Amino acid sequence: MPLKRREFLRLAGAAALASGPACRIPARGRGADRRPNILFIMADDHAYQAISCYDGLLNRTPNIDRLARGGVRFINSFCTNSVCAPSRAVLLTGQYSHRNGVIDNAVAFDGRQMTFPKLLQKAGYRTALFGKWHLKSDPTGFDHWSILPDQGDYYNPDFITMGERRRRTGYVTDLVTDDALAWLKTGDRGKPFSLLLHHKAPHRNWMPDARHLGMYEGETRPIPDTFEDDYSTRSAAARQQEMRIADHLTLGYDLKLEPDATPADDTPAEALIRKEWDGIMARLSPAERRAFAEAYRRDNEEYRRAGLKGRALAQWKYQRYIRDYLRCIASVDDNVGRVLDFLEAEDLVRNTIVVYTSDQGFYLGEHGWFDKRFMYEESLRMPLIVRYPREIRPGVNDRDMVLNLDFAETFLDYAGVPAPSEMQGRSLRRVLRGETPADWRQSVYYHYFEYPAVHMVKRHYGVRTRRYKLIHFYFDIDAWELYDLEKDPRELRNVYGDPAHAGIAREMKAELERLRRLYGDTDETKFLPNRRPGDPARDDD
Ligand code: SGN
Ligand code: CA
Repeated sequence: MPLKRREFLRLAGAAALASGPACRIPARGRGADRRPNILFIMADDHAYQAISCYDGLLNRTPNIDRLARGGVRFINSFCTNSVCAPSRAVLLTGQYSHRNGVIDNAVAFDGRQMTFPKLLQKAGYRTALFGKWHLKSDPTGFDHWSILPDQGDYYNPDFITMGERRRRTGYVTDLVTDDALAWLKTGDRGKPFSLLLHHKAPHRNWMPDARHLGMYEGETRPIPDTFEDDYSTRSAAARQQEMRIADHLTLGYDLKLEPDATPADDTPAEALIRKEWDGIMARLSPAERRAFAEAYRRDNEEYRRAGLKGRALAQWKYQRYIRDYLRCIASVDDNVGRVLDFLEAEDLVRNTIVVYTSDQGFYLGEHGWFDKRFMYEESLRMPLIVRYPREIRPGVNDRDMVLNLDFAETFLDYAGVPAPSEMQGRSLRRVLRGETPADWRQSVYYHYFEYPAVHMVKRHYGVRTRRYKLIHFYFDIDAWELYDLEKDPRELRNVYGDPAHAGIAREMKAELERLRRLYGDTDETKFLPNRRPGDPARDDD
């Protein structure tokens, strides 16, 4: 016969007491739990160039800026592998890609591994995850989770909630925030929480919500100085990528060009636009479709009349791209505001660590590109803002070199949970307090694996110090690049092979080797595919 609830509670309480002090009694049993809440907000592909407290040129992000005013803004925050699933696996495990196994977006995360949410859950935290996940296997270590399948959709997206898939009405950034706030309102308030709020936006294909469709209408954004980079001093890797705004953004899917009204006489190019357009409209209601098409119509007509070519066409594509990207961010920023308001209303500000970051950086036209992957600055950097009034002073800009590898150990440190020895980062707690340890890292190690694959960025690894960056591209190329970030912050002059830089090249190579040994990533052949792009077909194909 099932026990009555009160009876069960009485027995459970007695068992907890009987097991003595060695057993972890949830802290709330001992009075107020002072351990901080953790609210980790991560956008997908949000470049620091599009956050106004980092760089005011492109847009305004009043709510993210408001968070920064209350805490620490990191200037030198980097990822270890600039692509989505790998960045997320590093966040969870505190281990480099070659150790946690998620070297690229194709690999499934092995959820049996040790992660910080699991350890916090075990230590009595309430844990939850909402939004983009992208790790293929089901989440582990969360009391509750509701994720987007794979990349997710902007409009009326499907969610998988604790294993159940369901389509919902609404815009993804709002829905993910709704879920997170609803979860915060329920449950045991006596326990601290750890909440991962992972937005899909502003990931490709940048579909703004109805509220922001008309934003920046008739305005242009500044074009980066390096938009027409000819890659002349670099290795072939920079020339052979497929992420140029001019060449690789598609007209219907990315640039929202509506097909003309007469499918019967479609040229192949027009048929492709139609197919892409129908694809991106698939989840919108008829009213949403009308509003969406209407928002671009006048501009689209002008585009069709103008017959742009060459530089003018590339610039038109940039303007289209950047406006949609920024519109998606406007909705992310509004929703960050909702979360901050909620914390204020619920008196949770002082005891909650709030993080805002992105899974990596992104190119907003620099070097002519969109997307990420390269170890160059725009995609290596992650925006990172941390607020925790109980321990961190407001309005601080920090220049220490920090990594997404450090998040797991940071959260465990705040929760008073020892970090497992296999974690490879370092707690940021003292850095955040303004007491950076004297032996803090002076160089960071990076390794990107996803090739051959979408965007065709070649495999590479490298080291960045405060002043220099050394990169080795390998696999179907063997090429080195060296940049002096002080003299050449935009990385336009590769000085590898220049006799004047031979000494520094040697030093950087030695540092790279030291880091590869330190992190246990010395075998370049370990994760290589069997074949190189362009290899002749074989019998077993
Ligand atoms: C999709 C995008 C790519 C993007 C990857 C990875 N193409 O494949 O542009 O680089 O995701 O992004 S799309 O046509 O499907 O939009 S990541 O953030 O998940 O790593
Ligand atoms: Ca991403």
